[in-house]
Amino acid sequence: MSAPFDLVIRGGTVATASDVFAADVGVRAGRIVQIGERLERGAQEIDAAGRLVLPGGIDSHVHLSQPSGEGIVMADDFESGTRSALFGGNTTVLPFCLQERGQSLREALTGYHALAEGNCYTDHSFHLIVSDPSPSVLGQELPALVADGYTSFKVFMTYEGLRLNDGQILETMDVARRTGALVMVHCENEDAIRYLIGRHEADGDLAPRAHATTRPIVVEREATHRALSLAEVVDVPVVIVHVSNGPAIDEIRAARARGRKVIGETCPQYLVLTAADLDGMDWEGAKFVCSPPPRDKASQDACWNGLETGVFDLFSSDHCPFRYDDPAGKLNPKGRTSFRHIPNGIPGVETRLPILFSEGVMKGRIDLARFVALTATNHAKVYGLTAKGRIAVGMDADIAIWDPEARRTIRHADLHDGADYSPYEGLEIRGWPTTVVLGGKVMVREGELVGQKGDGRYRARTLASL
Ligand code: DUC
Ligand code: ZN
Ligand code: ZN
Repeated sequence: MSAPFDLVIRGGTVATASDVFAADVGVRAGRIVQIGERLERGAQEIDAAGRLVLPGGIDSHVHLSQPSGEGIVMADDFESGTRSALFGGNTTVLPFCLQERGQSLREALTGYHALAEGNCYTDHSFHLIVSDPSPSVLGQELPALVADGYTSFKVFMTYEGLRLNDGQILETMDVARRTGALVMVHCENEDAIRYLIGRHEADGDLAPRAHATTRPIVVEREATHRALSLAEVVDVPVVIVHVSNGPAIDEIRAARARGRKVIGETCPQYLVLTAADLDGMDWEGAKFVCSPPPRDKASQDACWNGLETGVFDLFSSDHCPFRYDDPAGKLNPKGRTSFRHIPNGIPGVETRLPILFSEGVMKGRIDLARFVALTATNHAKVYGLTAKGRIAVGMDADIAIWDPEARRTIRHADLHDGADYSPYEGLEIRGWPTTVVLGGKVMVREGELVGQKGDGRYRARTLASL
């Protein structure tokens, strides 16, 4: 007689966004079909005694194979990026599809799908970066793409070539109002940054540290206030991504107090790095150049407080990897001469969950249910991944089994991405995902890769269930 389950994860401690309890999890045809005590036999069994059984992480903010300027190459494609994500306990990632100016969004998407198809170790879906909100993009393409399951788009208030002016942001938000899609905003004031860059250049202040001092907190706070105000004018919910500091958090709190629907996201770099990391000898500070930049201890505390008190719904990596010692990476010929030419972004898709688990759960700052909400369940709700993010009957069997007592020191040599360093090198971690299941298939078993590239599939999304 065939076993009643394809897979049983037996004897573990299951956590959801609301509860933590002892149970077996039974899987059939890629879905969770039963949760209970003493389940019958599975064709495959995983002994989870002493382990935590959590929904696979959903990292809703990663960049893979994204064009990043002349001569610069991102360190991860879909194969290496999703492999790294998988080893970090993730089963779904949401990378960005970048529309270059003059390009149609459909054309851009075709390219990203071609890169992802057959190469992914995790499930995936795409946010759209709107850099050219032409009448045809706003009037036809975007609404059609939302209907096709691309239900979120990001707009930038900084970067030449990407930034939208306030009128364009309003028009893009209006598409969200009409379609029910979500707008994510990168909040930094480009003109203020340019002014500060001019002053730094006049002073010959070109080292990586200047990346942080040309993008101070006020630049992010002002843009956050403006993004929230524009969303209020249009009357749409908005996602404020990669929030780094207390004054920006205060803007989110104030908007919510006015009755606005605001989703806040923060990332590991704002919890465990500071601007002092950009001071490294021999241009090593380039390893920490990302936007917004890491700040100071008070900002770290504010971000922790935001995680503890519900300001943040999402904890994402903003994995945006470039190699350090590489002419196509941080130390490109121009990047060696000025902070302005150091590509912006740091790797982190594999270390996101262990850092929050270790620094948050194991140090008593957040409980396990909140960890699950911040790293999986809320991402699924906000971005319309209806079959994911929860351990519940009927959901995709996307599960990460954690050893809460594992002790590791982060070493890039042990990670699986395409970069040549980790910004978190040397950080001591308690707790690590050891076995990862995607759609009922064991992909990583006790730290060994057993799944194949191509096992991860594209997932169309619904509108947010906010
Ligand atoms: N914004 C991101 O979201 N990621 C990397 C670079 C940036 O500016
Ligand atoms: Zn951004
Ligand atoms: Zn990003």
